[in-house]
Amino acid sequence: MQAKAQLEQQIIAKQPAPLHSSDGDPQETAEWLEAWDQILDEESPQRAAYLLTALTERARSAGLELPPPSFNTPYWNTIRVEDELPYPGDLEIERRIKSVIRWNAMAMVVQQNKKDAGIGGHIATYASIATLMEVGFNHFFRATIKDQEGANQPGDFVYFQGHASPGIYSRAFLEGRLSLKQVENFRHELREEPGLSSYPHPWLMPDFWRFPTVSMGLASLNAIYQARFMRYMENRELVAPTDRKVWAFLGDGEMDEPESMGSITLASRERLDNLIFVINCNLQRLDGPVRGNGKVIQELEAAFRGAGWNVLKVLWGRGWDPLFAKDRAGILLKRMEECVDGEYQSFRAKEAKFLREQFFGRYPELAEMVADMSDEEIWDLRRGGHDSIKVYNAYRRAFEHKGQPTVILAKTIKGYGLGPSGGEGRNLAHQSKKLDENDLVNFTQRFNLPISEEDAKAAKFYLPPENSPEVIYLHERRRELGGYYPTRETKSDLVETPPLEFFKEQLSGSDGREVSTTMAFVRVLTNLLKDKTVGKRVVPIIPDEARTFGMESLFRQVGIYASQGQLYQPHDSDMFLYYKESKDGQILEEGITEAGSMCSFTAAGTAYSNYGVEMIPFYIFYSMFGFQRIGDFVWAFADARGRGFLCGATAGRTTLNGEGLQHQDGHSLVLSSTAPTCLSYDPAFAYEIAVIIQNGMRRMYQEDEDVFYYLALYNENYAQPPMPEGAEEGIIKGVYKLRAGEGKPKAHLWGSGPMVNEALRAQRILAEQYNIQTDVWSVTSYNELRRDALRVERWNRLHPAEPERLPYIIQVMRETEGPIIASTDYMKIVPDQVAPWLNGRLISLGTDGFGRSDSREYLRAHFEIDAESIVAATLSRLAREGKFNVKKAAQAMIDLGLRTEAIDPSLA
Ligand SMILES: Cc1ncc(C[n+]2csc(CCOP(=O)(O)OP(=O)(O)O)c2C)c(N)n1
Ligand SMILES: [Mg+2]
Repeated sequence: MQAKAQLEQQIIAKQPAPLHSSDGDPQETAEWLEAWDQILDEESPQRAAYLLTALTERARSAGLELPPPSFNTPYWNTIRVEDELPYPGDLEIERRIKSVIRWNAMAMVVQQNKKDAGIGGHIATYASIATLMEVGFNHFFRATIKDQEGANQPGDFVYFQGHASPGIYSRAFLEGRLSLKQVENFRHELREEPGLSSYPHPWLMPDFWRFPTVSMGLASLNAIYQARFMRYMENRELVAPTDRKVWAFLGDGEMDEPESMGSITLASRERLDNLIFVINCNLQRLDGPVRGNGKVIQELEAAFRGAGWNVLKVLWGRGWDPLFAKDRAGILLKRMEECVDGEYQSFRAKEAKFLREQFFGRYPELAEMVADMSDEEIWDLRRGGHDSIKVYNAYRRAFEHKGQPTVILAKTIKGYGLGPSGGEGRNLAHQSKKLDENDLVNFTQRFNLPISEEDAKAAKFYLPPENSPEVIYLHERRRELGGYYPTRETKSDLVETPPLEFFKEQLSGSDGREVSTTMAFVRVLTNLLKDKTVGKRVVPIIPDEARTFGMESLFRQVGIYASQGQLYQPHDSDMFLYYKESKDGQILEEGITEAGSMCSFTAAGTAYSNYGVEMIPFYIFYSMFGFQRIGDFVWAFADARGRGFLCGATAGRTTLNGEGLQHQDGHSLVLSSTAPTCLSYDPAFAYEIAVIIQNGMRRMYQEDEDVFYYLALYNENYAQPPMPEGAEEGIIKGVYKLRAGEGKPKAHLWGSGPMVNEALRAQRILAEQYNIQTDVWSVTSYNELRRDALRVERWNRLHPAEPERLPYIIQVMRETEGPIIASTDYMKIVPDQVAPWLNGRLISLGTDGFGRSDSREYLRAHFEIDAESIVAATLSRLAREGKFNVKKAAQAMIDLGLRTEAIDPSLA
């Protein structure tokens, strides 16, 4: 009966558009409906639904055009009142705790802006999300989870809405985990006392924050891939399975970021029932309403439901329940359906009278429904996201739901409780940082806070006594859930990484066989995967270019991770290297999503903290589609103290040749240099790769350093020489001498990546045709050389009385003379990074400008980085220094084929 009653209510309320505008035979319609009602009553709702589906299918196969299925449910709570579970906590105490947290969160921002106008901060967002947070803190977010062996695993993962951070701090303050000084120094991190970072930044608060979230859109995608990675760790038996959850608290405005919704089908495809999104639908973003003319909640519901998610709407607080019960004719719902978000915002931005007149007053039946309610009672009709019972029930459902991820769409009010000056429900809410005295006092009254008027006006912090029921309750709840939250684990299970000899294949050269550095890298990876100690920790991540990089042998060797195993026989199963998918597969073959792959890299690169297991991710991608596409994710990765190897394959603006302007990368090394913890390398040879990877593994996984690596990997084949004796130090620090000339060098030729070969060719031309001896150097990292020099220079600057120290680049080059000609397949600014320490000796040749499709030979001539251009640059410079005949230099330009009058390639 209940199901039927519900359905009736829905039918009346929704009034779906009829197939034909008029009912030609009402009697027949009534008979059908009656027959169907009978089945619903006497058999089961399932049977009734089945018949409808069968009829629909029959109609479709008969070629009838039916209205498209709706992915929306009515504008009410998904969970019916009669299905609600009682609240497991003490609502009154929790309300008091929440009020204190609200107050201190607001006070934190208001105080800061009083003493330091312009320091910023947000009050309206936490005001809207407080109940959503508190129900989580009191009843859901677990700090540790015991696994089957009884060992503790870090608990649930919560991606907090970044700019709601004052509320999270405020709770930790009440818990006694943050000091008064700390909260007084919110957004003041550089004073004597420690302060609190503006937003969740593990880099700045490594014991506290786990996930950087404040850049809109990153939390959603990272949370999805985190939930998937959790399954990967479980399926590969690297951690025991638990019922731990990944919660992501997101803004409704934030959902407009393409990253927010871009991978929601992955979550449903992977059946990530460990993933819960909570979207704080306060209907506003920064400037104004998210969907003034529409309904963001309905839009999100349809999108998520269509993508296969379990959707729970929490729209109306319990005060509305009796009104719904009275609403036999469905007028209340009809009114709710017809209002757009802009109107909902106005109802709250004004006062009760307006709400009564404009919302309820639209229909006499509605006005009648609330006629005996006072303005105060009407004003107190809450939105679902402000009602702990409604929120608890949604969380509980989400927690228990199996087979699908859940999204909770919680309707709230931005700036809830802050009053007009705090911007409650108003367009300016987001920017509001101050409350006038009147609103401060009102705040304490509205939330029953025992704060004197004087203290209220000064926005003073308030803490209830240690032995108050609130504080006792607060601690007790957290004890029950395993400890305080958030916290971040800083310990990791460090591993013994392989010694350099492990890489002997790369160190001894290729015996004349022509291989690219990408191939050399794949061999390194293959061998690491076989290693007993580190092998299982390696996570190869690829966005659909494995074949481009010659990695297909790994498919068979370690398998592609597929949570369902392989449900088909691959067409190439008769081949040795077939496309093997398996439940414990090791490769994350992500398909064409660089952003998604970066999120997998993030989950793996922070697993040491989040799962207590050091994982060693190698994310190999098309270099052009790396940093410039997903740079913000890389920034967040660095903030999260991520470790791992980013490998930009098909590197170089001329080494990748036929692909042209959109593909040929000449600037990733510039972009990678901007991430403070990223070490950027541009290796030329297999042994350089081996030395860099060995060193990187040791630093990250054995010595616990929070750094990561960017390697440029090229696809040009050439013979790989054995490592010259003693080159390791220079490879790591950034430069070493590769081949000395026959006599005293007049100039020095620097090369990076495949340009080392051009430098070597130039060395021969200069010696044979111009009788000029030069030394050739391989520069593996201009960026590391620069960073070292900057550090030394700073030290010297700050210690003027101490003997001067020498940067590595000066130590290496000070005994040399003559110009230095650097050739790179990247922009000139890459070598230019070390110019300040070379007394004007450096001439950079690089690939500034748009790429072109052509062969390497033509491209390198075009960008003037080939051997001929290196020779020309050397002669030209020597001529200007009076060390080479000027006329001969001019003639050399012609002999070498330089296009002296052509347009500058940087402008072409
Ligand atoms: C990528 C990015 N763009 C812009 C911003 C600036 N910004 C911070 S909060 C905000 C509005 C957020 O609105 P919503 O997601 O609805 O959150 P609410 O505060 O309403 O809960 C904006 C635009 C940002 N943090 N990240
Ligand atoms: Mg919003």
